Amino acid sequence: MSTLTFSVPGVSCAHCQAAIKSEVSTVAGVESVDVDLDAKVVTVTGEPLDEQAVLAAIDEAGYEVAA
Ligand SMILES: [Cu+2]
Repeated sequence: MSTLTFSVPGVSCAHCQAAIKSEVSTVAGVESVDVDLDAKVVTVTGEPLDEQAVLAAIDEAGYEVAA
């Protein structure tokens, strides 16, 4: 099982959390998605994890990942 974390400064409320969770959950291999509203960090675990696909899903949900 691998874990990836992404800094997503735009997450601010339960709606953002739900939007990212539902979008990222659709990525193949993803087992769980955690969105920390205080740290503004999205943690994704799964196997295999395609980082580009997860990035695309976060973008699709309408959020930008900080470099
Ligand atoms: Cu929000």
